[in-house]
Amino acid sequence: MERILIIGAAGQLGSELTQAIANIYGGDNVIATDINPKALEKFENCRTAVLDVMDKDALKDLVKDQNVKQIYHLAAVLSATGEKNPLFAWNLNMESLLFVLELAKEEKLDKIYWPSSIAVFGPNTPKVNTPQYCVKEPNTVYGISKQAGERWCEYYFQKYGVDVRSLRYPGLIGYKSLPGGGTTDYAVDIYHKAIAGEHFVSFLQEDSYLPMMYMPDAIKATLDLMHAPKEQVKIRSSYNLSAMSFSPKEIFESIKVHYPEFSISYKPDFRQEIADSWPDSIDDSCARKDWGWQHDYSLEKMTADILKHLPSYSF
Ligand code: AKB
Repeated sequence: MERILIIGAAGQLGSELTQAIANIYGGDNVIATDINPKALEKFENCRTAVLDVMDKDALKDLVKDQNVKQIYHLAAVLSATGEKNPLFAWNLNMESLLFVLELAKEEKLDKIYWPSSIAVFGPNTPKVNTPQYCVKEPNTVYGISKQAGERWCEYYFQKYGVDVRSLRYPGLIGYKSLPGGGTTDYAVDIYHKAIAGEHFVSFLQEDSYLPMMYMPDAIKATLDLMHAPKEQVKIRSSYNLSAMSFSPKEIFESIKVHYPEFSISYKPDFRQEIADSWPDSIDDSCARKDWGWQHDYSLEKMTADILKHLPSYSF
């Protein structure tokens, strides 16, 4: 039996992606891993194992013992948390990727998935419709680690034939899991405040545009990329990926249509500078051309869907 290993499965993306992968491949073929044993309790329909991704030997043993053939490596320190402990973020983000890539080479694994981010772009990048190929001078440790990681992915593909695939995610928004430590987290928190009937204080200013995506689109993009025939995956660093772009004021207004009493104020903090260094919007025509990427959700459609499901969703 050939298995799929998810590293960092209990995080914001992993929580939903793991369920989707287990639904496709069958729970017995999927191993959800995380450093936090308690967080693994939510995975009822697949295998689970506690794993610290920095424990290279434990990772290797798991891959060999369980006949793992694909790895989704999702564990990372995100942009805002990374700025609080830059060397820790760099070590975790880079070393863990290199462990996984080396293992893929040595054990001849079938496929690797590793997420990149709009954080690879920086203040000198064109801000509107940011192209796939352009100046990238990220100024967060998270962005620097994602940019270096992209180069390593392409290197392992070109030098050793490792079939590694990657997407530059925009801010991801879902109601089934909470983000941790990102600059785009406000766009998840705002829905929780709205349904609790509380005032929302945005840590970004009202006109701060960022590229964003609803989780079902992010899951679809990830699985579409992983299922695409190898020859269609022409970019082995990471693909630009886009769905929508909005500011705190615009997401607030989309919620206010459903919750007329909802209120907002703006109190920008250190995350404003990070947001200012990232693009407003992304050109993802390469993903659309190479493997047929299409998004389904606009801001209005996402807001209606979240407000329909979140009030009765329990964590
Ligand atoms: C963050 O805000 O750090 C992440 C990202 C855009 O990669 N959500």
